[in-house]
Amino acid sequence: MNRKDLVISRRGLIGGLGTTSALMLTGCGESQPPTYGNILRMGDNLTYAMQRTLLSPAALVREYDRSEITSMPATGTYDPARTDLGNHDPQGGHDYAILRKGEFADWRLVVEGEVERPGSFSLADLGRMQRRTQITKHSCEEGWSAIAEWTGVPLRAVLEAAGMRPSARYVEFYTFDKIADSLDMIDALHPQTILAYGMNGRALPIGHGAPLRLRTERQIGYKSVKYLRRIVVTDKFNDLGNIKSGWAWYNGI
Ligand SMILES: Nc1nc2c(c(=O)[nH]1)N[C@H]1C(S)=C(S)[C@@H](COP(=O)(O)O)O[C@H]1N2
Ligand SMILES: [Mo]
Repeated sequence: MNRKDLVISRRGLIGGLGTTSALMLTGCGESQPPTYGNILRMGDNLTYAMQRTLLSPAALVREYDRSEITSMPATGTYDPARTDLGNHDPQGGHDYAILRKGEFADWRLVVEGEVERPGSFSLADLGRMQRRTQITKHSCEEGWSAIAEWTGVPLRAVLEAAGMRPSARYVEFYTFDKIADSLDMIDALHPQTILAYGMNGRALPIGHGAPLRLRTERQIGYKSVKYLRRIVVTDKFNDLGNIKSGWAWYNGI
């Protein structure tokens, strides 16, 4: 997403706010991920355009005090090795069980796609990079929310280390279960978008996505993808599951 794209969507928005043509215009703008392919999701384009137009790309979400930390349930997949949980992937679950036995010493985060230096990072590599700790509220689409402290490396630092190309438009995240998702560059480069290896002052627990999870603080809970294994930088949008299963790809809060 560049400045020009934002201008296009702003025009689309102002040109016909509240009418079907606003949806059509914003839906067809070059800046839009193609969620308009699904009629039930057409409103997403308006949400996306609105938030992307009205919010500064750098606006930070609220951060809380340590005393405000709450308990947080581990939900969705809370152990990729368990075959009886939803989203289980047999190969991913098998790989995960082996890596966990070795306390993730052999785990690597692969980074590839539109980057000059494709490669991988160990947990030790990530731990030596820039570090950010933030206490934020997680809001799940099922209606609950929780406040926790997250520590990790800004996604931006990892993308810069890999040498992101100017053609980069989306960042895709692949995991040890069946979940995969992506962010646009505005969220990917946002200062509070981190790859977290710590939670509440300890190593990230298994249930919450060990050894590494994404924190996408300006979107709903399911965009904070757990159990990361691979990141792919792309120059085009791919539906990795949200749209075909009826969820919003962009779900800002
Ligand atoms: N890989 C993976 N990531 C995931 C999920 C999942 O099932 N698998 N569930 C999502 C949903 S719906 C929510 S609300 C949060 C829950 O995070 P938590 O288990 O740390 O509370 O993780 C998100 N990330
Ligand atoms: Mo969720």
